[in-house]
Amino acid sequence: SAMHTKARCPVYPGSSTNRFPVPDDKVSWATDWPEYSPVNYTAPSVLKNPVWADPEIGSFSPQFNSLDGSVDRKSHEGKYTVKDGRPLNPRGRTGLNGRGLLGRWGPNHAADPIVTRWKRDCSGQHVSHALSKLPVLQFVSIKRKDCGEWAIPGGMVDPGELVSLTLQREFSEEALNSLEASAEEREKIRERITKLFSSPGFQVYKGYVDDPRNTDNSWMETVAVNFHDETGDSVSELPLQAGDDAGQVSWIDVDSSQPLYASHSHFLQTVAKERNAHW
Ligand code: RP5
Ligand code: MG
Ligand code: MG
Repeated sequence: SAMHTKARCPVYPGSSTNRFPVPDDKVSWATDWPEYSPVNYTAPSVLKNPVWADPEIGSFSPQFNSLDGSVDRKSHEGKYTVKDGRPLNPRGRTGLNGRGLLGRWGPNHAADPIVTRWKRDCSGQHVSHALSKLPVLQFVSIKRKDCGEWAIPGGMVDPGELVSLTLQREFSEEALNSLEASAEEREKIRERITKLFSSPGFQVYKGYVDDPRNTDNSWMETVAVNFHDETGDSVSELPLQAGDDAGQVSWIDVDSSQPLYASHSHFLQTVAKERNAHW
C-alpha cells in the first residue's frame, strides 16, 4: 500500500545493509511466504544501550500493547501481533528485522508540529496560486541532518511526556535552536510561542508513519498537529534558527510537488484541504 513504501527502501538508512526485497503482493503477514528471509540489523548506536533504547530481547521482556512503566508500548493502530517475543510491524513486511536505528521494540512514538501561515506578498496581501487560484500556505520546515530531506520539525515523545509538550519542545529545539539559547533567550522563545501552542490546534493525523527507519519489529508512529498563525503576527515574526538534528530551517510553500520526509507530504495535504488552501 501507499503508506508502506519508504519502509521498504532498498538500502537501510545510515548503513550499507540491503533489505530483503518485498514486492507489494508479499507485504501482508497474512500472505504465506516461506522464502522470506529478512536481514537482521540493529545499529551500533542502539546496541550501545543509550537511555532512549530498549535492551535486546532475551533478558528483557517488555509489556507489549500496554503502558510499560513510563514507556508507551501501545499502538495508535490498535493491538499488534507479538510473534516469538517480537512485535510485528502492523503494515507488514519491511525486509529487515531487529530494530535498525530505532530504540524501541514495537511503536516508537513521535509528535509532529505543523506550524503554518498564509503566504503574503510585500504589501501583506495573501498570495494565491496561479493555477489552483487558492491561497498558498507556508509551513516551518527543517532539513534533516541524517538524510538531507525537508521535514516537519518533529521528534520523539520522551517517556511520560505529554504530546502537547513534545510538540512545543521539538519545534523550539529544531526550528528555534532553544537548546543553544541562554536561559533568558529560552524564556523569550517560550513566551512567544506558548500562546500558539496552547491553542488546541487541528489534529491532522495519528498513527503509523511510513518512515525509512522502520523494520519488521520497530516502527514510527506520530501525532501530527497543525498550529496556524492566521494573522501572521505570532510565530511568523520569530527568527528561525536550525538546531539539534536540523541542518536548515525555512518557511516552505505547502504544495504537492515539494518532496518531504516519510509520510509528511500526506500530512500537509490534509492541512491544505482543511484550510481550503492550494495543494
Ligand atoms: C518521523 O520521524 C516522524 O513523523 C517525526 O517527524 C520524526 C521523529 O524522529 P526524529 O526526528 O526524532 O529522528 O517518522
Ligand atoms: Mg528533535
Ligand atoms: Mg526530529
